[in-house]
Amino acid sequence: IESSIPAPLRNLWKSFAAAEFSSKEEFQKEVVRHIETTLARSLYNCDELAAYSGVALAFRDRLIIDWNKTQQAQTFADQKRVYYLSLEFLMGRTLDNAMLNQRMKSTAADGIRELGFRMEDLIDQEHDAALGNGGLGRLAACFLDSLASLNYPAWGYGLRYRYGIFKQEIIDGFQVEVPDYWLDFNPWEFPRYDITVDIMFYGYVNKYTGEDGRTLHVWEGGEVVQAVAYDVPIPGYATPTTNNLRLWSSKPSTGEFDFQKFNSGDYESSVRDQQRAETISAVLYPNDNIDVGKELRLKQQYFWVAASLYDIVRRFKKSGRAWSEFPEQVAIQLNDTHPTLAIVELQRILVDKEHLDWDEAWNIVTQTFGYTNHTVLPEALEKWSVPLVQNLLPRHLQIIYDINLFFLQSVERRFPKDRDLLARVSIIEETNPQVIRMAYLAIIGSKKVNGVAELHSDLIKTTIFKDFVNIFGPDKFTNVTNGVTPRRWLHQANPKLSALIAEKLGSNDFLKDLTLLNGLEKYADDKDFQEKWMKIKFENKQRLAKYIKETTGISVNPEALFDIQVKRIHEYKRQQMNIFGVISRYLSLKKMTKAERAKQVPRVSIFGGKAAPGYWMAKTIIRLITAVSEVVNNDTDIGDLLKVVFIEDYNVSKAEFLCPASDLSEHISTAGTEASGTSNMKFVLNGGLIIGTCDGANIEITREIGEDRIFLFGHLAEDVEDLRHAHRYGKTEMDPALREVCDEIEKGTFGDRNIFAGLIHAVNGGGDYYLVSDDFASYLATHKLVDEAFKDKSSWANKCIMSVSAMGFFTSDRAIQEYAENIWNLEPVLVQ
Ligand code: GLS
Repeated sequence: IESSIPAPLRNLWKSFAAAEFSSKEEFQKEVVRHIETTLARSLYNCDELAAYSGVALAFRDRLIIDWNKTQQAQTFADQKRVYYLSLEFLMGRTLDNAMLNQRMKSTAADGIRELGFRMEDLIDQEHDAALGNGGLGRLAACFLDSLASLNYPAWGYGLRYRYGIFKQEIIDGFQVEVPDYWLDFNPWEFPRYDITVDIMFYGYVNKYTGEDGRTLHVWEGGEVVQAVAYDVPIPGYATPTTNNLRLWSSKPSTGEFDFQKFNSGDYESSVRDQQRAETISAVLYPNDNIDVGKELRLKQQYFWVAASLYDIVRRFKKSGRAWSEFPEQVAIQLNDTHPTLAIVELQRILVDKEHLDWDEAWNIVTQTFGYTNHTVLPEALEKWSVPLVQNLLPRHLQIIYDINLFFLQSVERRFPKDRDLLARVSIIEETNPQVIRMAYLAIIGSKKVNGVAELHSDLIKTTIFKDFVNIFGPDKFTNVTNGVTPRRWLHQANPKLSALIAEKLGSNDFLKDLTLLNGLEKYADDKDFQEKWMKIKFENKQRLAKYIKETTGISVNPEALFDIQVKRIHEYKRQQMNIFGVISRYLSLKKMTKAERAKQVPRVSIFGGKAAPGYWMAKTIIRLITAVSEVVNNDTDIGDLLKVVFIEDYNVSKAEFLCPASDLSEHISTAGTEASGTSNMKFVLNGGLIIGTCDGANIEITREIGEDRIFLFGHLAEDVEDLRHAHRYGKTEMDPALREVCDEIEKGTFGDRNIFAGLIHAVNGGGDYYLVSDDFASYLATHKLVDEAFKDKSSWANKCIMSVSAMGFFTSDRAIQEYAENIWNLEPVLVQ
């Protein structure tokens, strides 16, 4: 490795190298120094935000020292690296996690208390980094934590959106979107103004004949935008390994303005060009599980993929190795189809720029990539219109056609005369206009394809990708069940429970090896332990009750059963079924005598989640929830027996205090629609039980924790097609309890019935695509079982403890180890 400092001077340099603070006093000194110099404040004007900033900057210094060591160690080791390409990284807050991973939290908390602040208040000053929509983006964030914690040489690549997922406000019961400008003060990123890549769009392709007689393609004449790197350090837990997340930001390649235009008086148009360039990384598309096919989104995808590949290739070329060694040094994981153009771009670099021949290049490409599928929902599968790609990326379209041609020729050789098969597996779908099926391109260009839970991985093999299993054989398709990081989702979110577990198990080691939780099993019947356990749950519920009171004005009784469903609002996730169930409970309570009511288990039904701004049905579901809460919460007959709460602006930080506060959480998607789900894992890990369908990771959770510790209901994935078919031909009766609910809504009990007409039509006459009516009876019956179970406090506590003890499998460390061994072939690098 070259060094810019000549050898004789290095010792002097090293004697001045930055050192990490390691005691309370050193930490305090760093905080005060940052507040007084970096922030230009003093002890006379240091508010909580300034104090947070000082602490964050002190920790940033520590992180960057470890980051430097890690990058050096990984470069020296010269081993294979993995690059995780994701359009979303839903990181949430960083300070708490940085203190925890560096195991400096209590030192820092003591230090800051002596300086006049409470650490909890400072942590609360931080803005969430919300560069993601939901589960897919949060999974990427958990994976980064695990990669660093397990010392894997890994980089994340994403976009530095100026606006993350919108903030949700509830106004008059309706969702209103507010922009999330989060970059006012972000101490966790390092701009790298020296690391830039020019990215081209539009233009045309010229053909030349090279000296060796080969045809060369040159893409030229397009519009150029510059990508600038911003690096975010990712610390591992209890290790110096600190990996890099590189986010690209767009700006005009000509500097601020086009000076020629500017000087000739065309001021407006020069500013417009600048804005157009900056627009590329301006905003995250706010859709989860829905593809909308906008040109700007395609631009984002290519911009990010091209900049990342340029960076990866540049790093590889520095090693001086032969191209054939590329797949031994580089693994690239595609988080969903969003980065699929990377396959085409690498082929373009190898053929057009490096002049490898097609087959040699394609061999390298197909050994390098892995593709993770995260959904089977047809509306979420990306398809780009051919004319759009033709205009924006003319050379890439040619390459896609060639990839498709050679692929179809090989299929034709193996399955001669099967015209239907060729049409079915073609990357190009013959619609008008033609579209490119990105998932097919991702499969054809990757070495391995994986789903994210067992059922999901089986489903993709038997449904949407069936033909490809026939063509490539079953070994190309595999499963890696998702996981969550226990550092954030147990220790950070639920410090008291984590401390209790550590006390029982004798150490914190379970945070590195979550299977150690099985040591709790033998205490599951211990009354004293059960009491301590449930006391912590109660305190977490009190904290949530206080938050609900402060933010909504609604008083909830922390003794009641807290029933939580928080996730993106989507018809397939069936929040509508949950709120219909709440209405049904309300109607039964209304019919009861006082004496009967006194025997009921009080409930608080808590909802939270964002609807995509253009998803009208999802927004109507939110409106129904808020309408029901207005009626139920003010009904004096009902009192504490039922409360309904909608938590505004659900995000990672809110999940951190909601997960520890549930008795019951709901994961009730129509069977076969939720690829995995990850909040199901978080809620169980925090000592709550779940009600759920046989879908996604619920199935594996059941296998691990045992059938009698989970409330499963509803039809199975294998029944869904027949049930839908029956609805299409009008062969089914609506469930009577659901009918009663719909009648009540139509009577106007929850305000203007017209608002909810679409929602009711969907289950009554509209085909009930999500099978709400089919599952409703079993859903209500299972909620009755929940009520009964909740009455027996000791048995409930036993179920919770036994469940937590069996959750070891669901750590993202296990998931990452599986990727490393079965997909990437990656070895760790230890940092001194
Ligand atoms: C998702 C799935 O819907 C979730 O079930 C899954 O847990 C997550 C991570 O694999 O990916 N796919 C998607 O488009 N958004 C998601 O959250």
